[in-house]
Amino acid sequence: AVQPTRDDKFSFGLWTIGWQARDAFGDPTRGVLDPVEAVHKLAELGAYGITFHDDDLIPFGSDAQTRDGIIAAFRKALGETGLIVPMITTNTFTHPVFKDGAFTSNDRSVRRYALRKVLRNVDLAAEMGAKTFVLWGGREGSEYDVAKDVQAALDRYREGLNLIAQYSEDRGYGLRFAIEPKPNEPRGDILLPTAGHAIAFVQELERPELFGINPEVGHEQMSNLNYAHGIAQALWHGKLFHLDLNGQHGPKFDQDLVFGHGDLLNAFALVDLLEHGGWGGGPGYDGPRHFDYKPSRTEDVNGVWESAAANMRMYLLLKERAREFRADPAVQEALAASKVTELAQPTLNPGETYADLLQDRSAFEDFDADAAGEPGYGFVKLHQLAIDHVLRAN
Ligand code: GLT
Ligand code: MN
Ligand code: MN
Ligand code: MN
Repeated sequence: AVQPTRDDKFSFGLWTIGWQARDAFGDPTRGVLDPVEAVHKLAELGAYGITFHDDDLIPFGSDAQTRDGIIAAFRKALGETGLIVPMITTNTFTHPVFKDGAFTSNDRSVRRYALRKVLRNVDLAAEMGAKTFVLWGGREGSEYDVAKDVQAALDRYREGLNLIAQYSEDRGYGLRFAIEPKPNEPRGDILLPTAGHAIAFVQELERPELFGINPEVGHEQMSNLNYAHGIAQALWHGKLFHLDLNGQHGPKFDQDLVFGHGDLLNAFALVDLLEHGGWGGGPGYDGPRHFDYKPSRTEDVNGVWESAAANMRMYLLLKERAREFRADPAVQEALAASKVTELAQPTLNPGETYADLLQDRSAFEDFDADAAGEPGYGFVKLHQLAIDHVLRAN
């Protein structure tokens, strides 16, 4: 059961397994990974998809002939393995031209260049059959508050996103766009820092229905936020277009550990939510289970594939544990005792108005708040049952 299959919809960024482990303090510890080999290896391990930035596959500045050759070889590997490209993203952060951002650079000529680069990548996304286009604006931000007019930057962000959506629609590509929030790193402060900021922002776009978010576990946890809660809210808004699974130990630099190797219990709650939806019938998620992690710098090439497999293994183990958790009669009982399921019941009766509520003496005048404040909810017991399942202690 912990053997991944295509039906599990596991996908990996080419930049994850291909990361050469160059960091701010040290040189690469691994060689270059051939994208064709990446496709074959991921297929062998049981993934169904691979994702990439334009520049992961096609080195920045490649001429047209080189570009076509690389794309052809990559497509051949996809054909041979049956791997698909569910999502494509765009690199507007590595080259020095983007040091002050892409869509929101203070330099207008950089913004125009960024739009051209992204539009070209939108074509590539359509050509590859991708359904989702992720935008991580890692350089959209600042180190110095007085150096960025944030409101003007949001205007320019909106202008850029409206333009690419219009382009995709005019061409009939049918892409959906997903913004990936991150609070900081590489910029001191990044625009649209959390899932909540991004959801609010997309409502201001011309075609909000084409835009959602791509929240990453570590990025929300860097902001000290609860990822499973953020995902639940994104689902509630109908805005969970894609997601980046990985592991993180609280607010510090972006660790990009294997999924579940950070906050394991939150990962359990997350998998339970994605697989089953809310207890009260709220939606789950059936898109790609996409891993955006970095094989640690200490690992050699074997460690890269071990860690890739570990992501899928973690997901499937948690999925099994979640299934057993949901089916356990003791859990059902504890849920009822904790009134978890009662929350799905509307607070007013069908057709009841505030006038009716004001007439209901049992709701207020005769309500014994002291008595209602007395019994415990039993949440600790319920939580311990969850941990017992995670640890297979029952
Ligand atoms: C970059 C970032 C990731 C994003 C990628 C998508 S870019 O690798 O660190 O979190 O998901 O553009
Ligand atoms: Mn990510
Ligand atoms: Mn990250
Ligand atoms: Mn990252």
